[in-house]
Amino acid sequence: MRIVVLTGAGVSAESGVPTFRDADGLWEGHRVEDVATPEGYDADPGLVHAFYDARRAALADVAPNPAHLALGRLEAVLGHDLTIVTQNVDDLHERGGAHHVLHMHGELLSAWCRACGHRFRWEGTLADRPACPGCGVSELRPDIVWFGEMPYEMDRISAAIAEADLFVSIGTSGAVYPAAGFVIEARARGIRSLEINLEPSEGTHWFDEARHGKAGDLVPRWVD
Ligand code: BV8
Repeated sequence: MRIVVLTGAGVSAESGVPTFRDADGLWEGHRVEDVATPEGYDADPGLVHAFYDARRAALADVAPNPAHLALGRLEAVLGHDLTIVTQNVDDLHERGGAHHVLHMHGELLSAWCRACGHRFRWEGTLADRPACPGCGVSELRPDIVWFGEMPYEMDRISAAIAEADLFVSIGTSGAVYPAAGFVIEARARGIRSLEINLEPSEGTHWFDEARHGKAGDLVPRWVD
C-alpha cells in the first residue's frame, strides 16, 4: 500500500505552533506581502529576518504531538511506501520519528546563500547577516519558499502521487497552491483520497472521505 500524506499547519497546531489563517494566525501583525514574498524581503530584510528568526527560536518551545508521532510510526511500518509532503517549515515531523519528509515550502532550520546558492542547516539567527559557510559572503536568507517562488521537490511529489494507492491531506486549509491541487491530481488518477482536518477545507469536495476533528485525535486512530 503506497500512501502520500500532505500536511499543513493544522498538524502542528496542537504542538502550539500558530496556524496561518485561524483567528490568531501567524500573519497577524504582518501582511503576507511584507514577510512571505521576495519583494517583501528585498524591501525590508530586517523585518523578514526578525519574523523567521523568532519562529526558528520558537521551535525549542514546541514538541511533536500524537499526530506527528503516529505518522512516525506509520513510516516505520511502510518505509518508502509512505511519502510525507509537508507545507510546514517546522521540524516536528522529524522529531516525531519521520525520516524522509519533503518540505515543499522549505525549513526554518535551513539557510540559503543568495551569493553561491548553497543551503545549510541553520539554528541561529540570520538578522545579524552572518557570512555564508560556503563562500564567505553575507547573503544568507531564510530557506523558505515565499509566494511567487517555486516550491521544492515538485518532481518527487508528482512521482509519489502518480504511484500512490491513497492520498491523505492532514491539517491544511487548501488555500495555497500547488499543494491545494494535489488532491485533484490524485483524483484524476483514480487514487482514493481522505481529508483529516478540524473543519472542511476549501477543497473538501474533492476528497472521497473527510474526517473532521483534531489531528492529534484522528491521525493516531487512522494510523493505528
Ligand atoms: C507558486 C512560507 C509558481 C513558509 C508559504 C492559483 C493557482 C496556482 C497558484 C496560485 C494561484 N493564485 C495564486 C497563486 C500563487 C500562490 C498561492 O497559492 N496563493 C494563494 C494565497 C491563492 N502560490 C505560490 O506563490 C506558490 N508558488 O505558485 O509558484 C511558480 C511557478 C514557476 C516558477 C516560479 C513560481 C508558493 C506558495 C508557498 C508560499 N509559502 N509559507 C512560512 O512562512 O511558513 S504558504 C503558507 O501557507 C504555509 O507554508 C502554510 O503551510 C501554507 C498553507 O497554509 P496551511 O498549512 O493550510 O495553514 P492554514 O492556517 O491555512 O490552515 C490550517 C488548517 O488546519 C485549517 O484548515 C484549520 O482548520 C486546520 N486545523 C487547525 N487546527 C487543527 C487543524 N486541523 C486538524 N487538527 C487541528 N488541531
